[in-house]
Amino acid sequence: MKNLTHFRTCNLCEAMCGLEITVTDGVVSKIEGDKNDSFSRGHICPKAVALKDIYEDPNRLKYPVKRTPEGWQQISWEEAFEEVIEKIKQIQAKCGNNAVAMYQGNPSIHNLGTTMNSPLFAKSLRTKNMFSATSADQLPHHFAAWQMFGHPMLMPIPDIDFTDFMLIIGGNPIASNGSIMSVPDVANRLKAIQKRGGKVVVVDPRFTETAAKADQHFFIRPGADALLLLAMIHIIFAENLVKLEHLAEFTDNIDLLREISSDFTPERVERQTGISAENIRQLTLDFTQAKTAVCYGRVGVSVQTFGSIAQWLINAINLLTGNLDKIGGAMFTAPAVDFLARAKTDNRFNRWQSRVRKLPEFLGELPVATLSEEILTEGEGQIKCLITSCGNPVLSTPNGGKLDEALESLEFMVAIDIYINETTRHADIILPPATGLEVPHYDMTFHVLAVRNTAKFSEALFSKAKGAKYDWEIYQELAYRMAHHTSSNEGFMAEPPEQKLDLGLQFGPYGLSLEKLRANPHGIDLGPLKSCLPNRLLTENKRINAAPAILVKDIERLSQQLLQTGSGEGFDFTLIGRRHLRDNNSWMHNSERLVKGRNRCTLMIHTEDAKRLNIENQAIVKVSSRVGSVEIPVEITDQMMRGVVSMPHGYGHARKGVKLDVAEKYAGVSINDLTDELVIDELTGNAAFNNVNVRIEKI
Ligand SMILES: Nc1nc2c(c(=O)[nH]1)N[C@H]1C(S)=C(S)[C@@H](COP(=O)(O)OP(=O)(O)OC[C@H]3O[C@@H](n4cnc5c(=O)[nH]c(N)nc54)[C@H](O)[C@@H]3O)O[C@H]1N2
Ligand SMILES: Nc1nc2c(c(=O)[nH]1)N[C@H]1C(S)=C(S)[C@@H](COP(=O)(O)OP(=O)(O)OC[C@H]3O[C@@H](n4cnc5c(=O)[nH]c(N)nc54)[C@H](O)[C@@H]3O)O[C@H]1N2
Ligand code: SF4
Ligand SMILES: [Mo]
Repeated sequence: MKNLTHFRTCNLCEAMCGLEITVTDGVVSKIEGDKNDSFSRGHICPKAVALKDIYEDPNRLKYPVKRTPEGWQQISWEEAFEEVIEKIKQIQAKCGNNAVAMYQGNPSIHNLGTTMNSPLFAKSLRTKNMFSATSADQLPHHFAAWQMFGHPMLMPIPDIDFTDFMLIIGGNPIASNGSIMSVPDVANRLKAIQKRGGKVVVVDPRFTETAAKADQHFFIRPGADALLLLAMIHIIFAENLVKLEHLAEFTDNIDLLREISSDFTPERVERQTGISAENIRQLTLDFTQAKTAVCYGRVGVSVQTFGSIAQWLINAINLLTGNLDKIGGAMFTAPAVDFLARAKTDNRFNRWQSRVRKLPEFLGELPVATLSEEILTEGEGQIKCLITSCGNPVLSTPNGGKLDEALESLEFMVAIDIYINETTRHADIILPPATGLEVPHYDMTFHVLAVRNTAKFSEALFSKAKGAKYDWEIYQELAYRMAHHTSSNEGFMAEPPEQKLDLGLQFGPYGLSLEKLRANPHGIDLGPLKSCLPNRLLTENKRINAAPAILVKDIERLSQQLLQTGSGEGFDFTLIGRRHLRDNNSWMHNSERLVKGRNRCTLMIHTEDAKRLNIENQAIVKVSSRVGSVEIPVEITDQMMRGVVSMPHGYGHARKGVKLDVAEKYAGVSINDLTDELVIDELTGNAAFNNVNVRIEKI
């Protein structure tokens, strides 16, 4: 028996846990937390073990396949590349560049080769129809960061290890392991806040796993966060609690914040938020009186109709209370590969609009909420060809059911993906890259968003299958063939990502190199987050804008919300999402060990609401919205706010043609067959998954 030990970073979520993997006679025999990892200190979650399942998964594609009337057929890379480029060029020649669209999904940024190379290919398409999971997720964070600090990636990160008060709004890090806050071992880090006499408070329409560990939890009506935050800001001004400290010298528009918050007294937002004025006042006082405090808002606050305002106001609260850029507050990272060091600020918003609904571009992309209608609506500029890369928009974007239908009508579709799933089953050709344990890894993105500065490089554990290709090989070759107007690859030489990574490390603030990282397989600790303003600011005038005009203007729309009552048309429940530790968006349900056991695809509903509807636990109900309906078992619980129901996203694998043997057994239904592509944050077009009204009927 030959045992081999390998250290690497788990790339499945944002937490970057260090793994110790034992390989016995060429087979993974054990995956444990690496106790010597500089960042994660031995923590892992159950998903890490599934890296073995992905590696061994018989459903995982390794070679290109083509959909034919007789079913999927394996084809050569040469044939695949040739056909893909020819079709793209043909369609662009006939219908214009914008007839080709691309959607990039979440694992794009969890894979080094893809992060560094998919942009090359995307650019080579010269299309305005670029989409990604960003507009179904964190777009408002980028928008607020760009407006206030000058760059979409200059997002403040909670200094969790040093704070005395952490206010978590619309995030459930105990289940998600943190997001825009890479934070392995978050349970112990939250406990440490309490141990040093601090407090953790959660604001969420559900009493979550994180709420259960917190000192206090407030139920909030979905989508009302912006109102809560404005009321908190109102109190901060009214009670003279503003204390800008070092930020005063380089911050503009504080008075404007005072002005816009003046109408939003806690009493006025009570009804809409569901939080009493007294509680809002107490929460604000607790926050301002803590030695250090941080307000952190995540996906629950992003994917709502006022997501951008909410993310701005979260930054504003940290700023007004002197907790921005301060130890124990919200801080900026100094990553070992620092692409922000040479970044410039420029206009990145509304340079063009979507054809049908005129939704604004941001960062070169259009909101994914409009993708299906851009495919279905005839006329000049209609999308005829779609390329998906690391994405499953049929399950992950609003009104995925409509997109599912739209994909059927495309002239040509390519998927760069490892599975035949709900989305990729529509592709004409699938190009699967090597992945997981077969690829080297460095977290380009998540080191930038981590609660501590560290750096780690992981070698591949296994070589890719014979004749398979790496992601960087695929994207580079596609880009090359696009640029050279040729369907052949003559003269093409793929360049592995390591060389660029090495340069990035050498030019970075610590003068590291790939060699140094290779010599430190547990990673290198570069210390806690440090104060760095105003130097780090990327606004043109090197100042913080506390109240950007475009966001201030959107407050008018918010004021209207104060006047609104009820949802009408019998859709009297609000539907929100939910994550579970053993899920990872839509794509890890093919691991038996992760999906077995109690059915997680349930509709959580409050006991009193269930009683009123005369529904028993586990009964199947019909849930309908404007766009569709699903049937799902209920889970009755006191952990939901009254009038709010919750179901996880990423399920719904029972569609014809899906080739995921395990996932199909635990199919569930898709929440995004209910979410509405017309319910968006109107300012940016970001999906507002958590503001969809539904009807629940006993069947
Ligand atoms: N209702 C509701 N909807 C949501 C959310 C919600 O909270 N509620 N959350 C939203 C959020 S935050 C996100 S990020 C999106 C995610 O949306 P998507 O990114 O569209 O969906 P994923 O489920 O992450 O799909 C990942 C795809 O990548 C493939 N894949 C996995 N690894 C690799 C690889 O190494 N290479 C390649 N090429 N492909 C790979 C998988 O097979 C799968 O097809 O969903 C959003 N949708
Ligand atoms: N296990 C696991 N981990 C994951 C993922 C996964 O699918 N599974 N996905 C990864 C991805 S892509 C992301 S983006 C992150 C997300 O990381 P988190 O943001 O921590 O994700 P969620 O668990 O969805 O937490 C969102 C919370 O917002 C609440 N919420 C819903 N609507 C509202 C609202 O209107 N207001 C407020 N205040 N709260 C609301 C929900 O009840 C939920 O508890 O997780 C990542 N990590
Ligand atoms: S928490 Fe995230 S990074 Fe850590 S082991 Fe689990 S999936 Fe991997
Ligand atoms: Mo996400």
